[in-house]
Amino acid sequence: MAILAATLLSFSCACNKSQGEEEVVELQMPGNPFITSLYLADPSAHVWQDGRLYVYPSHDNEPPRGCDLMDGYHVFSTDDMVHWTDHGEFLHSKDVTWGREEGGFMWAPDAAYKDGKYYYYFPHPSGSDWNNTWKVGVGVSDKPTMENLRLLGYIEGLGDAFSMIDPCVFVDDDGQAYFYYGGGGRMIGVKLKDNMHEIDGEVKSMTGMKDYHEGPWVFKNGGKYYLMYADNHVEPGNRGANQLRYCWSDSPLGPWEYKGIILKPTDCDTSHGSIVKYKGQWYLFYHNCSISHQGVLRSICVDKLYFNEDGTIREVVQTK
Ligand code: FUB
Repeated sequence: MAILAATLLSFSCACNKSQGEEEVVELQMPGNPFITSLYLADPSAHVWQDGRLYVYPSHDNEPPRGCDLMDGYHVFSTDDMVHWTDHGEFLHSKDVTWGREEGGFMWAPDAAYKDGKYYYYFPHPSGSDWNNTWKVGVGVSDKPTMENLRLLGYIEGLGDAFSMIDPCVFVDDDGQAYFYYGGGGRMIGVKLKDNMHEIDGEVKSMTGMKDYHEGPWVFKNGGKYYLMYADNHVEPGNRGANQLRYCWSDSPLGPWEYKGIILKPTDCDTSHGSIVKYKGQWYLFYHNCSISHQGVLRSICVDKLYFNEDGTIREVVQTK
């Protein structure tokens, strides 16, 4: 009976069919930010084979020094959007043998699944001249929690290390994986080999985005490929206040066609997020600064996202 009551509480009990014939389970929303125990940013959300939704964020440490001291990745999961499990820290810069001596700079990560294994991608500089020495490290685990993560080194052949941040991996319906990264106003895409840590072919510059800054997120809906990213938006008074914009394409490597804004500025300078469908409903994950009121102590948020009939995305309403 207790289990039944908890189940009824965490669901609003409404199931309906929309967005095609797929059943939508209308889950109760957790309130924002939905994790308050740690400062977290750049949430990459995925739904894996066990039916749970996993979020892989970066970790802002206190007191901050810009984003220099970010370190210690955690993963969080839920099956109802309200109750979240912190699976604990599974990777720290001190574990990265090729990384810079001073540590820190463990920025926005992503994760992917292929053939029974979970892969973790994280940007980290290899030298003291941090912004010119980025690499993208890869690890593999048998678990979505990244338990006993085995580091596989870094992805070779990606080109210029300047701003080689914000990795994103998209696996298409045919199993082909694509790897993207990009800060500093440029974005790169390339196929991955089946081993998920080597590129397959030449890297390609992504084109067609409007005011691209960083934070690429590629996903698919209804046969279209979507690319969401952070722009360079600045508010009056010169406050950095990036927005999330999007493009679409008929191919995972573009060219991209600009379509509009998904998320207006939050109270943070940066913006970075992910879009995922869970139990029939689409969600946008992003970060804000509503707990700390400091641009580099961020907190992760989630709100519902809706598509129009023509496949365009409605601007997301930020809720508390
Ligand atoms: O979190 C560190 C950096 O700030 C990320 O790599 C960017 O996307 C921005 O959110």
